[in-house]
Amino acid sequence: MVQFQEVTKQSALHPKPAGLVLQYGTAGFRTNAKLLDHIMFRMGLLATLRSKKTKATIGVMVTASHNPEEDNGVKLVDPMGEMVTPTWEVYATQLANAEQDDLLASLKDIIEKESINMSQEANVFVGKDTRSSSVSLSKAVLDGVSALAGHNYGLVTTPQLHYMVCCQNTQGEYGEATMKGYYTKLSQAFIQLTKNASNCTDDQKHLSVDGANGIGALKVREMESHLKKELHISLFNDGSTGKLNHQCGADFVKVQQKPPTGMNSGERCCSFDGDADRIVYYYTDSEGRFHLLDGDKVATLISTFLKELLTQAGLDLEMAVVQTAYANGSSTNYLEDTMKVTVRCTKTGVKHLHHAAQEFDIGVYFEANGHGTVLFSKAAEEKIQRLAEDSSVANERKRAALLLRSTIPVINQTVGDAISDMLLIEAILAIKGMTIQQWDAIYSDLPNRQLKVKVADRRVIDTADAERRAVSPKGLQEAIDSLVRKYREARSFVRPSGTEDVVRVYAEAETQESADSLAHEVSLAVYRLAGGVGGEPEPLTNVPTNIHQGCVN
Ligand code: NG1
Ligand code: ZN
Repeated sequence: MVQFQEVTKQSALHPKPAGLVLQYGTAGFRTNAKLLDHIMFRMGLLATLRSKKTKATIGVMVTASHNPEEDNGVKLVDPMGEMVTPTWEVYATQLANAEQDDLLASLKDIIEKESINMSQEANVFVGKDTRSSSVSLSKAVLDGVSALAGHNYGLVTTPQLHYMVCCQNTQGEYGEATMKGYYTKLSQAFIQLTKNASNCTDDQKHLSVDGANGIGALKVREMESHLKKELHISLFNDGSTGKLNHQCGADFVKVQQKPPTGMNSGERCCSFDGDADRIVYYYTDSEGRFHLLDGDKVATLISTFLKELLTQAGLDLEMAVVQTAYANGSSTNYLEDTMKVTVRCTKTGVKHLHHAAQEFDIGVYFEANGHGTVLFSKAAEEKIQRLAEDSSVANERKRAALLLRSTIPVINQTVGDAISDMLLIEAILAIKGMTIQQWDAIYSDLPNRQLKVKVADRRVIDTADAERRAVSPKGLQEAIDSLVRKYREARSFVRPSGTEDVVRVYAEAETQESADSLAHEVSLAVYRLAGGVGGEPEPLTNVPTNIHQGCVN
C-alpha cells in the first residue's frame, strides 16, 4: 500500500538507535530529548491508527512536565480527553521498541489485532510545551501523522490539549476547540461563580503565580484579559530569563518544601509545573516559616466546599476523594474521620485516579504533588441543573444549587489543569471569605520526606495494595514494617518510579526528624535488599543540600 511506502520512507528520516528500549510509563515516554526523535515519529503513526480505530480525534502532547529542560516526552490523549487506554500503552511500547527493519511488521500487527480500517479518516491534535527540543520533536510527530490528519496547536499546556480533544469529539458540547474557547469558558464561569463573593476586597483578589518558566506562564498571560480584573495576578518565572523547572515550579516547591527563586512568598502564592497540569499553593508566615498547601490540601478545600453545598442543596449525590499512597496521613484522617467523606487510594499516576473517580457521582482526585481535578457524572450534572432551574425551591437550597451549577464549567474534567484548579481555588476562597492561613489550618500535615535510591534494576520491586506494600524482593516489607514500628504516627512505603530510573522512598512520622531518619533507614533497606548502586545512602542531617551519592532528594 502507498501508505506503507510512505511510512518506510519517512521512518528512515527518524531512525531508531539500535538496541534502545523505552517503556510507555506513568506519563508516556519520558527521557533525554536526544533519544526521542524516532519515538515521536512512531507515536504520530500510532495516534493516527488510534484515531482510525475510534473514528475520533486523538491528541499527542510533547512534554516532560516537571522534569528538567533537557528531557522531553510524549503522551497520547484518548477521545474524551482522558489518558490513552492501557491496551494501547502496550502497542506504544511495542512500536517504540521495534528495530528499524521491524517497524512495518509491528505496525501491521497492531492494524490486524485491532481490525483497523485503513481507509477511515484520521484526525490528530498535536501540542507542545516550551522546551527548545519540543519544536523538532513535535515536527517528528507530525511526520508520523498523515499531513491531512494533523492539526498542530503549537504551544499549549497539557490540559489545554486534553480539553481541545474532548471538545472536538463532543461536537462542541464540552466547549469550543480553540484557545479562545478555552479561555472564554473558564473565565466566564469564574466570573459567574465569584459574583457570589461580592464583598471580596482587592487584596483578596491578588495572587502571585510561579509559571515554572514554562508554558503555563504564557497561557496565564493570554487569559488575563478574559478575567476582567476579577483576579489580579502577579506572574513570576515567566520564562523570559530563567530555565524551565529550574529552582522553580510545583515539583521543586513540593519536594524541596521551599518557595521558588525569584518570588516574594509572603502572601498567597501558587506554582505550576512545566506543562501546567499541577498546582501547589504556599505562603511564608510572619516568623519566616514556609507553609505548603499541596494537592491533599487542595482536595480537602474543594471537597469541603462541594460537600457543604450538596448538604445545603439537599442533593443526595455520592462524593469521594481519590488519593495515592503519597497523600499525607493527616489529610486522609481528616477526610474520613471529620468530614466523613469516602476516600479511595489508587496506584500512582493520574490515569488510575481518574478511573477511580469516575465511579462516583462526584469524584475529587488529587495527587499530593498537585495534579488533580473533579469529575461529575452525567446524572449528577443533570440533577444539579434540574434543581437550579426548579422555581419551587427555597432560598438556601436554591443558592447552593446555583453555586454548584456555576462550579462545573470552571473545572477541566478531562485531566488535572493548573489554570482551572487555580480559578476554582480562588473562587472557593473568595466565596468562603477564607484566607490561605485559614485554609492551611484545616488540618496539620504530618512531617514527611521523599527520597530516591538508585538500584541496578528497579523492576525487582513489586508492590501490592495500591503500592503501599512491597511484595518483592523478599524481606523488604518486613524490614520496612519493623523500621516503621520504631516511630510514632509513622508510615513508609517504596515503589519503582514510572518516570525516572530510581526507587522512591516515602516516610512520614510525628516529627520531621523522625520522618527524615525513617526515610533514610528505609532507603538503606532498599539499597541492601534491592541491589543498590553507588555509595550507601547517608543520613539526611550529614548532607545539608539533601543530595547524596545513591540517594538524591
Ligand atoms: P513516578 O516517577 O512514577 O513517581 C511521578 C509522580 C506521579 C506522576 C508522574 C507523572 C510522585 C511521587 N510521582 O511519577 O505522581 O505525577 O510523575 O508526571 O510525585
Ligand atoms: Zn505536568
